[in-house]
Amino acid sequence: MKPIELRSDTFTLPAPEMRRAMADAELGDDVFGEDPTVNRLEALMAERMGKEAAVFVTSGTQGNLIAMLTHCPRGAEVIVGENAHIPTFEGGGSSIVGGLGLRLVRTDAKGRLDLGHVRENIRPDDEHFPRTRLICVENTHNRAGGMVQNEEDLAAVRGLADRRGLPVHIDGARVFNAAVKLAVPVANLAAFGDSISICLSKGLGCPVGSLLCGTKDFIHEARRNRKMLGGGMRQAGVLAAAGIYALENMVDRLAEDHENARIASEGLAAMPGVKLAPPPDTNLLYFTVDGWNARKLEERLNAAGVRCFDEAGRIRWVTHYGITRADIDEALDRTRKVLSAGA
Ligand code: TLP
Repeated sequence: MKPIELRSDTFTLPAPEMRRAMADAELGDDVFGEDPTVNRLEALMAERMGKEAAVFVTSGTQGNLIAMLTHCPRGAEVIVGENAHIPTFEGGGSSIVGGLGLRLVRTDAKGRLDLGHVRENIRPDDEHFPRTRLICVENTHNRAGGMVQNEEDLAAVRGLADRRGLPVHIDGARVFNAAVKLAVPVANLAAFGDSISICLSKGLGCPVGSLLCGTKDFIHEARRNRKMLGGGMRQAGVLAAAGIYALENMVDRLAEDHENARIASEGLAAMPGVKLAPPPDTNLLYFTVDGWNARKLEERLNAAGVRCFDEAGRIRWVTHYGITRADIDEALDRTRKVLSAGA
């Protein structure tokens, strides 16, 4: 039985043409700024995001950490949504490495920051308090189920940040999913951040890598932080070539992943006891089933060849380049059988 891999879009494997682009990449030493393929990827991503510059980093986690280190001095505080990836899944890097505090604020079902709560949590200029130095937004929002924030949502955060003189960082690990869903140029979304990190290694199907974009000065500083974190890679063009291929060939097809997630959600919602709210905006969905403990359901689904996991009591499915419409139908069939066999 062929396992259907729904744990994450990080499981995507490079397309044959992507591998060829990697094999053929022109290389140099990127720490010296001499890898032409990395330079090309950085220029291309900066242009797509409407930013002055970009730096190629090892992962989304590293991109976010470098952004925080570059925006903030030690001891500062970063405002971030309570369920965001940064405070949840990034190993506490901001406090361990940056000496930064994370000030968690409430978010709604789409992962949008509660702006009243943000306002309350921006520290006044008083010697008792740490200094607030950054606001982070996540788009699409992972734990909210791949939910998209549109230009109006982002403008509201930007407006508040501007009034309070604070920069905004966008964790745009899946920002291309947001742009495809909204049918807007990705730069329209990136425009609301002073910096944005974007993952190549998720829906875009690359094996490794992320980029951090911002002003020239910001990226110049970010390069120092990347080096300090051990992220200075040498002939990284072999990876960057995959990124160039992805930007040119893998963005529009994200719509297929969204469509597959929608079909999956409808199929699941029709099964007795399945709770799935709200329907997915993009390629990620979470569900629970009445009478089932998520850990047990995870075990049974995996045994039935539906690779997925229990994320905080909910089963998570992610659609991606490696998953076809037929795989979704098959995953739904297998799930139906698991559920009808009973807990
Ligand atoms: N998310 C991964 C896991 O860490 C949960 C996944 O499978 O979804 N920001 C967001 C919004 C992300 O979803 C992720 C990865 C990252 C940052 C970190 O990227 P990597 O894994 O490249 O460090």
